[in-house]
Amino acid sequence: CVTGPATVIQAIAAGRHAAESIDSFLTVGYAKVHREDYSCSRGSLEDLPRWMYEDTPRLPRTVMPALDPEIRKKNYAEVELGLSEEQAVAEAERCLQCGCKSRYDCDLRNAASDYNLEFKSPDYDRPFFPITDDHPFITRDHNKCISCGRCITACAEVEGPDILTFYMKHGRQLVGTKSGRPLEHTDCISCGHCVNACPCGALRYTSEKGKVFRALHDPSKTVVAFVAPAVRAIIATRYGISPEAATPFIAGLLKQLGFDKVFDNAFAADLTIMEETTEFLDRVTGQGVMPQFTSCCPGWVNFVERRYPEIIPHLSTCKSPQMMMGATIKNHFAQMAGLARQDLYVVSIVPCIAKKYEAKRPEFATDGIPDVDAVLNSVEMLEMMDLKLIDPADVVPQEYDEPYRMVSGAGILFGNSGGVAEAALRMAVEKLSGVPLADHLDFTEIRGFDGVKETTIEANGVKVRVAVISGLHNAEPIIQKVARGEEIGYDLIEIMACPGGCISGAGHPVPEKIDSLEKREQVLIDIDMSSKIRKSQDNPDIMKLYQEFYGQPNSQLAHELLHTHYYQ
Ligand code: HC1
Ligand code: SF4
Repeated sequence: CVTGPATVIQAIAAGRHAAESIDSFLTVGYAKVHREDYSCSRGSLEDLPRWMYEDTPRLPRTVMPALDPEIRKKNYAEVELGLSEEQAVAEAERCLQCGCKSRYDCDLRNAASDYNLEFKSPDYDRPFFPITDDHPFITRDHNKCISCGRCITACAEVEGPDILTFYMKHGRQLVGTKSGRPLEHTDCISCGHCVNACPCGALRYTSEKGKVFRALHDPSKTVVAFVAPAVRAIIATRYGISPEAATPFIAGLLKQLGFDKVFDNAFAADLTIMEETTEFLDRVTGQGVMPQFTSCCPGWVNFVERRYPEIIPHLSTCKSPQMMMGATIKNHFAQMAGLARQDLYVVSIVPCIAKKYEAKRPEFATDGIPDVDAVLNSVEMLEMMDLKLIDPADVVPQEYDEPYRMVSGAGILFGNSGGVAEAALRMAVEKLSGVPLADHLDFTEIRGFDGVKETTIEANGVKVRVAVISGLHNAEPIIQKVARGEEIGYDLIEIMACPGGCISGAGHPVPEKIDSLEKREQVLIDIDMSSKIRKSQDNPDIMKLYQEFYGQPNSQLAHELLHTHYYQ
């Protein structure tokens, strides 16, 4: 039985609260449905790609949160009294008590508005369980949990770490960790897909909107935003605007929100290619541990540190583009603009919850001042737009700011699985052959949604074998071979924790249709195809940054500001 929020609302509006209806809602995991209560959803089951919910464990009703017996009795009485549907409607209090604070992608709220239902804060008449706050950004409110198991499935089947499970406490079935340890002390990679999969707001991530609004209103701060490659894919698909129009739309929106400067993180993706491909070419020509794994996905880096620390020497030492951009703004831009570090407030806008975790790592701060002060995901950016009552039709498109205005198509492709490897190949082939790469820029065999993709290129007698993996469960067989020191037949391996790469990050709105991820991928491919600059090494603003500040890729200053170390 799969029931969408609209069905729940129709039942509330029609006063159909007989036990049979309640039971059928409980079967699909909607808790406590009666006329004054509701279930809450960030999207119905049908809205999610099949892989996110099929095989979700279904629970016997007996372990579902108990309904207040009085309510049950009342609903039975209604049936026994034989009220007509009309009488029931007239009698119904017609209100929806919403348990989560989500304003986006909530079909339940939309359907409730269609039926003119009132919204009320929920009264919990279920047993109260303290909120579990055992992770820096993720909380679990067991009072709202309906034991649908989608968070557990998302962790095991979508992303791969597989650390969540059900456990029983005080007669209730709750979600916890398999090891029983606090979430932060498990192999949790902080990707947030459990939060994204939760249909009732029981799992939540900490929003950073408040502190960003405070910074925007602080006259002593210069507030700078930079935007991840994948965010434009959401804007284009959500508002039906062309891929090319999405980038200036975001710059215009952020300026309207009050940011002083807006940069594009695809610029730092280009910088990453300069650093990471230089490192790779050094390794491939005999100076380092092979194969080399990419390091721009913080979910992947967390996974290596927590579960497979023995392969750390294979990880590129490059910081992610987010952290390269933060370090560059807090050092180079601050110097250029004559600003003290503490007067610059830097906000990264991403599709990812693991990036919130990454920005708080102590090695990415100097004298207690972080390189990136706050990380908003794309949903939070849309919520800020809503809170400021900005109509998308009124957003005036703008250019990104100097000195990091130019970005290459290769940098934009970072948001798709295969994009980092493709951008690296566009540089590696050129450097190995010594001839500018004019044609064959598209490495289509490593695009798309397959969990493991591969290609081999040959330039000047050097063969480079590349693997591209997304979804950590797809990566584990290869990681285990590398950990055992076995030859795996690859030189460069791109790994992104989320299936399909950052376009399916958990900080994006829940995809509406199964094909929407493909549309997101196509937006980034179209932007790359129409870009004047398609190779990171051709980006004139990158060249200027090296000339004026970093010297050359992998220079001493570059190592200080753009490279990092990992924890065993
Ligand atoms: Fe990503 Fe990346 S592509 S990790 O997915 O390397 O978040 O978009 O910003 O840092 O550039 C995310 C996206 C993002 C980094 C880049
Ligand atoms: Fe974040 Fe992208 Fe990695 Fe997903 S793939 S955890 S969105 S960086």
